[in-house]
Amino acid sequence: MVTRLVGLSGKPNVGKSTLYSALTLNIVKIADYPFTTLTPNKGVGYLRKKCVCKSLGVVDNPVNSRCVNGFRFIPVELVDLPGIVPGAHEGRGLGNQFLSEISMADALIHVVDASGSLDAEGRPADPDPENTLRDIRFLEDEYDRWLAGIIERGVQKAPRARPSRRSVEDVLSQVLSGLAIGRGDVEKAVERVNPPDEFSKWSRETMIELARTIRMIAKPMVIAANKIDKKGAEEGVRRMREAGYDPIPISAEAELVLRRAAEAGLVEYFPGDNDFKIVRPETLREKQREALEMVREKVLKHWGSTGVQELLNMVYFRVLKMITVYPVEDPNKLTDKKGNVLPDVYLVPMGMNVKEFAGLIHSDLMNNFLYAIDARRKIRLGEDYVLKDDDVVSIVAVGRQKS
Ligand SMILES: Nc1nc2c(ncn2[C@@H]2O[C@H](COP(=O)(O)OP(=O)(O)O)[C@@H](O)[C@H]2O)c(=O)[nH]1
Ligand SMILES: [Mg+2]
Repeated sequence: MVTRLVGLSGKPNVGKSTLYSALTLNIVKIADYPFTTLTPNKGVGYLRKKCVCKSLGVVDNPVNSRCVNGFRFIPVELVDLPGIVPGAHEGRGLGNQFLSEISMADALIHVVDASGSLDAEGRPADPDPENTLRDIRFLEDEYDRWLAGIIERGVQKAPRARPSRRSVEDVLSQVLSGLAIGRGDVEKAVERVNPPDEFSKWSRETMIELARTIRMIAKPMVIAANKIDKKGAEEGVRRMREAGYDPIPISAEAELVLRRAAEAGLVEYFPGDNDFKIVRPETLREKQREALEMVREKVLKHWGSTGVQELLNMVYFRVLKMITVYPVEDPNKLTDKKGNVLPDVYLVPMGMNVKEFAGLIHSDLMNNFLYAIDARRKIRLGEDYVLKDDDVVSIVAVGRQKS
C-alpha cells in the first residue's frame, strides 16, 4: 500500500480536533488492524469507496479493509496539527514546530469556520463571512513565508557551483529534502518560476514565489468549511466559492454525534450516508433524540450529508490522485493463499505500472516478475501496463508460476 499522511491544519477553535475525533472514531474498524491511534495526534481514518465485489458477483472477506453493504472502507493515516496563529513563521505560538509538522504531511485539510465567527487568533467574534477568506490566505501565507525563509538560509549556505538550472535544482532538493518534498516537485516548481541560475540574483520575491509554487505542488490543500450547522455558514461557503476556492462543506460535530451514536448501537449509520436510522427508539434519552434530530434537520436534510467522508475521499481520490487496485493470488477464484475473497485493496498513485505495483506487495514479486493477469478479462498484462482504478490483478513471478 502506498500511504500518504494527511494533516489537519487551521487556526485554533475551527474544529480540527473534533474533525480528527470524528474521522478516527472507526465504527467499521478492522478487528485486528495493528493500530488505530499511532501517536497522540496521529490516527487512522477510512476512505469509503464502492467495492468491486458486487460487479464481480462474489461475496468477499476482506483482510486489510472492510466491506459493508458493498462499500469498502480503506484505512489511511491522519494527523491532527496544533493550531496556527498569525506570525507563526516567525515562531509565534509554537509556529516553527507547527510548520515543520505540517511539512511531514503529503496533503493538508485546511479547516475553517464557515460561519466566520472566530477572529484571526481563534477567539469568538461577530460573524463575518470575510473571516473565512482571511483564514485561507493567512495559512497559505504563513507557510509560504516560513518555507521561503528555509530556502533563503539554505541557498546562502550552499557551496558555490557553476550557475546552472541543474545546480539550482540540486541545492533546492537538498534544502527541502527533510520536508517530504521530492526532487520531481522541485523540478516542476523551478520550471514554472524560472528563477535566475545565480543565487545572488534571487530577491525575497523570488524565494516567496518559489515557496508558493512548491507548496501548491507538494502540499496540496483541501478546504473544509466546518460548522455548516451554524448560522452564517451558507454565506461563508458562498463567499469562498465566489473567491475561486472549492471548499467542502462539513459539520465535524454532527459526524461525531452520529459516529458515537452508531458506536453505542443507538443508530444505524455509516460515514458518508445521507441519513441514519434509530435502532431502538425506546432506549434513547430525550436529549440524545433531540441532538440526533437536529443533525438530521440542520445538516443531513439541508446539505445532503455531514461532508466528512466526502472530504477525506476528495483528498485521496481527487487531490492526491490515488486509485484502488485489488491484488489476488488466484485470478479465477479472486482469492489469496488462504482462500479469502478479494482480501486486500491497495491505494496507489495514478500512473503506476503493474510491475511497480508488484513491488509494493513484495520486492520478490517485482524482481521475479513475469507478467500479470487481469482477473476480470482473464488476459495477460505486461510489466508496462498502467493500472486502472478498481483493477483486480494477479502477479505471476518466477517460482510462483500458475499451472
Ligand atoms: N456548531 C459546531 N461547532 C463545532 C463543530 N466542530 C467543532 N465545533 C466546536 O468548535 C470548538 C472548537 O473545536 P476543536 O475541535 O477543539 O477546535 P480546534 O482548536 O481546531 O482543534 C468546540 O467547542 C467544538 O465543539 C461543528 O461542526 N459545528
Ligand atoms: Mg485542537
